[in-house]
Amino acid sequence: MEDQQNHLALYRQMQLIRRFEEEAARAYAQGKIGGFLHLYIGQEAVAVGACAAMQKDDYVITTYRDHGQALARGMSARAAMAELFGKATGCSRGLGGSMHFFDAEHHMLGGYGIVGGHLPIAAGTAFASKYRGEPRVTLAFFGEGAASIGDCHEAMCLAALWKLPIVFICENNEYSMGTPLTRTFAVDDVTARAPGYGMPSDRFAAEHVFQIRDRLKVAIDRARGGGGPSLVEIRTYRFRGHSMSDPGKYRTPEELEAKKKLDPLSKTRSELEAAGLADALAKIDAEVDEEVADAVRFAEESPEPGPELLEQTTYKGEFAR
Ligand SMILES: Cc1ncc(C[n+]2csc(CCOP(=O)(O)OP(=O)(O)O)c2C)c(N)n1
Repeated sequence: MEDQQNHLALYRQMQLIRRFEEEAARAYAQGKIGGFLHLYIGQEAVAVGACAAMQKDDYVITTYRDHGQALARGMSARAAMAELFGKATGCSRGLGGSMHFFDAEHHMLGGYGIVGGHLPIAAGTAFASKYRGEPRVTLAFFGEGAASIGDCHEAMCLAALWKLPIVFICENNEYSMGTPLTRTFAVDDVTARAPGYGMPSDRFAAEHVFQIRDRLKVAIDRARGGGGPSLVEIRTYRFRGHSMSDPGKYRTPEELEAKKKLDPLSKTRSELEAAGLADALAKIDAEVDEEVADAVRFAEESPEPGPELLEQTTYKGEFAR
């Protein structure tokens, strides 16, 4: 039986990501956030389960759909929201925006807008850990739409060849913008490619945050123990459009409603209610609401980035510490 405090803690992280993004969507509609905004709503259990399976010094690298991983890794809601608002107090000093979150303190190395482009960087990060003899694992998240990008192939090929400590996590949320995997991939299984790289794999539907944590831990432990990389495909679903400008006409309302019934966050909530923890849940929900409201206030009141950031972010590299 899982420890109830741990169960509540993982619920809190998932609820924080969801509420953070609901408020981000509202602020975007109000014109307070510019550029792109890709929401992770529906997929929270993947980031939270993965971060629960990792150790403190492990690295996370992900796509433009990066708010969930950043918050699950420990970035403050303030630094995340301020980044969305383009403010100097944001995690990337307001210069990156939604797609370019970065948090060296929590080893969250981005936030990348080029589909698949971060995967060779992830392999390089894992190479560095191995070269330095550090027991760190890199978790590289990507969508199924990136699976056929050349960068993905190159990264997996070298990672397997050099037995790098990395776990490639494909979050298969069924659509690459509006394109289903069946229109870009001849087989309905991203992990079918793993044997070609000489890599072990795992594949499952995201049903529960504990399940995700425990399945990923197998691959993470293998990587840390010198067993090389793995490819894990997690079938999940995003409840919102690809980005804020996507009305989602490629899927039916019935499909969306059916998927919402399988929401791992709702499932965790129901379990905790059934365990008699309704009061604890209400307290967490109130705290999370306040944390997100505080983050919005903080972002609104923070200053815009000014020319003083130019030198340190362009020439000296101090920004990346
Ligand atoms: C190299 C490249 N090609 C195309 C795009 C435009 N683009 C942005 S997101 C996206 C879909 C990617 O889908 P997927 O990898 O499944 O991730 P998801 O958005 O579902 O999380 C595309 C084609 C891009 N950013 N980079």
